[in-house]
Parts: sequence; C-alpha cells; structure tokens
Amino acid sequence: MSASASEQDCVFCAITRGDIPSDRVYSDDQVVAFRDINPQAPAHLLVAPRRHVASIDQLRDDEALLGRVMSVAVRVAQAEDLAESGYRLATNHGRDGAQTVPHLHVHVLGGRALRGRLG
Ligand code: DGP
Repeated sequence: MSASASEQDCVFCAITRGDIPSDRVYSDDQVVAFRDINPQAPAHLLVAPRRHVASIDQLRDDEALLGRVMSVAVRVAQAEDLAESGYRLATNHGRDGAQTVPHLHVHVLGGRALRGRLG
C-alpha cells in the first residue's frame, strides 16, 4: 500500500519510521515515544502512534489504539520518575487546540510545577 500525501509529508511519520532522528525513549510495534525538540518542561516527551492519524479527533472509535497511546504515556512518565511529583498528559486537536503537527501525539510534561490553567 502506498503512503498518502499526508504521510509522505509528515514529520512524525518520518520520526516513527526512524527516517528523521529523535531522542527515542520507547518504541513498540504500534507506538513510539521521543523527547520534544522544544521542551516546555524539564521532562517533555511525545507519544505517537506509528500509524498516521491526524489527531485524537480521528481516533475516536479506535479505543484499542487510544488506550495503547495513553498507556505508553503513563509508562513513559513513570520511567522518567514523574509519578511521585506529578505530570500532565495533553493532546491538541486543530487550530484552536494549538496543534502544530498534524499527527496524533500525547505530550508528557513534568519535572516542574505546571501552572494550573491549560490555556
Ligand atoms: P502540538 O502543538 O501539540 O502539535 O505539538 C507539537 C510538538 O512537536 C511541539 O512541542 C514541538 C514538537 N516537534 C515538532 N517538530 C519536531 C521534531 O522534528 N522533533 C521532535 N522531537 N519534536 C518536534
């Protein structure tokens, strides 16, 4: 099956394939986790499915992959030793959600006291 135009142009598809280097902390057959290039906290990682999905809005009905991505996000947070002090998982959809990379990813943020407000 040939890749769609969006997959061919997608930076996170290239990262999950390994065509663009990243600081990878976890990978399995479905999901890859790597450090954000522009960290907003001492620990800032991204968890993305290998399959190209534009955002969580397109994954509504795929509970298995949704669960997998969230489960890996928790595993990554724990591996970064964030569980005791706390961490935030966040995912953005669309323009008003401040999504800049149109390939689903969950942010794992921690290592400092995050502000209580999200927007
Ligand atoms: P969002 O606004 O939710 O779409 O966040 C996209 C994040 O992706 C942003 O925090 C910066 C990060 N990012 C963008 N390009 C790259 C890249 O090439 N490598 C890595 N590691 N992170 C990237």
